[in-house]
Amino acid sequence: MSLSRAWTLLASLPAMLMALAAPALADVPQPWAMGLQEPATPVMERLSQFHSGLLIVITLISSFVLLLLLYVIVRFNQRRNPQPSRTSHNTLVEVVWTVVPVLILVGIAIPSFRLLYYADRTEQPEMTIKAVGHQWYWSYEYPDHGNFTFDALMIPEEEIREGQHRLLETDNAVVVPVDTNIRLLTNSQDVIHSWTIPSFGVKLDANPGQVNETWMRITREGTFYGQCSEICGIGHAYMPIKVQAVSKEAFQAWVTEAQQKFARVGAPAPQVATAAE
Ligand SMILES: [Cu+2]
Repeated sequence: MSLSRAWTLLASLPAMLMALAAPALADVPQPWAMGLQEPATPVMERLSQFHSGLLIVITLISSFVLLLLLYVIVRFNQRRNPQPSRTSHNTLVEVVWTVVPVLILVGIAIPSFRLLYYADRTEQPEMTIKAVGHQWYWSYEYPDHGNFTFDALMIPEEEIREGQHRLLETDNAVVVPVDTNIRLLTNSQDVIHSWTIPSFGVKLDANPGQVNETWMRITREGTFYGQCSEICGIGHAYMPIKVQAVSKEAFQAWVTEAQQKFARVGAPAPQVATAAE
């Protein structure tokens, strides 16, 4: 059995157990939730699997160390050994306790790096969206769909309606199509922010003066929530991210509407007459 097959098998075990115990899944934080949010992209599916696999490795190592400690406590305590042994070296044991952890780390590093490169960027992007961080809100640009832009500001607590999520709802949602390779670019107008959606496995810093890139391919329709994940100032907790993944047809309809509704990138600001004139 190859290393990756063994890994997949090992990794799927806790996920299966958790699926049995999990309550209704939603793409928003739940009270008393355990584990990661339900994956909605291939990247997050692999991240979840890797996380579950590591949990097994960690549990095995911790149990082994605990058993060793208990053995030492029982077998080598002072009462049982009034005359302590003067052993200070054992070449075989020393080689084993050096080589085995190295092998474990290499075994973890290989799938880890593979995943890191997989999450980095997509070979075949079908469209691009750009998220720009501001103190303290996000704005978005759709360069492939007429280059329109809009801001997404948090809905304040006093305006939250029934069924909406406090601190997570925005006035404009980022609408994207499902089953599409979306290239995501981030940038910032002021300080470092981070565009994050747990269900997508995306957490990408938005730096001033630099464009960062990642990708997502959303596998199901729904509303997904995230928050800025880089401490960026006093309003850090108040710049959530709301993504609506819709069918390709619904996305096209939204684009037509959005082109009318929103300004173009770089368009001059509307002229406002002042009272002095
Ligand atoms: Cu921020």
